[in-house]
Amino acid sequence: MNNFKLKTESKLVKRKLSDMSTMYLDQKAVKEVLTEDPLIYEFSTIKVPEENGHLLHCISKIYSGKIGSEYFMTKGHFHEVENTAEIYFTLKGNGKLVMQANNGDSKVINMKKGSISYIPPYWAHRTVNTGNEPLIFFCVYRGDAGHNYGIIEKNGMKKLIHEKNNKVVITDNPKY
Ligand code: PAN
Ligand code: ZN
Repeated sequence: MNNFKLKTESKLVKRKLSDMSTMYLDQKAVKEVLTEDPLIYEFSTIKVPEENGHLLHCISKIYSGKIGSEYFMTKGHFHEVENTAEIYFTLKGNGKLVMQANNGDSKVINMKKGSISYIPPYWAHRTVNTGNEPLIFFCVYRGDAGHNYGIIEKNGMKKLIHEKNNKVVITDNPKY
């Protein structure tokens, strides 16, 4: 039944370091930077019913910066409806899309202006800004997908994205 009222109500979510302080490896650096508690990222979603058939979509903006040597990043999540795929279209900046399957496989993909990144069903995903300007991307996924942050909050992701000698490096998370 078509009972959707076309109106553009949006929701803006902001995440500061204090919202994700345990997710960075260098806890000494976290403690120091927490005194400023920088805004790490924000995303705005146009409100649509969170049900099958609708498409949720948003614009995410990750600011440029590091905590210790680790670049600013999103928390990362699986979807509650695990077989949900998602598409990211990068509008500005440079970064990495870190993905991890529930069997432990992992994959890191480059993001740059104009790139389209496909997140297959069952893969957790986190985005990392490796550049000097905000990383901005558009995302779209099924309306009833939901977000499951718990697993990533507890264990982190297997691959971490750092700066070393002015280069972007991918390292293994020692907590795994
Ligand atoms: C994105 C993310 C957004 C913020 O819209 O929700 O970039 O990342 P976190 O949700 O991990 O904080 C998405 O993947 N939605 O499903
Ligand atoms: Zn997602």
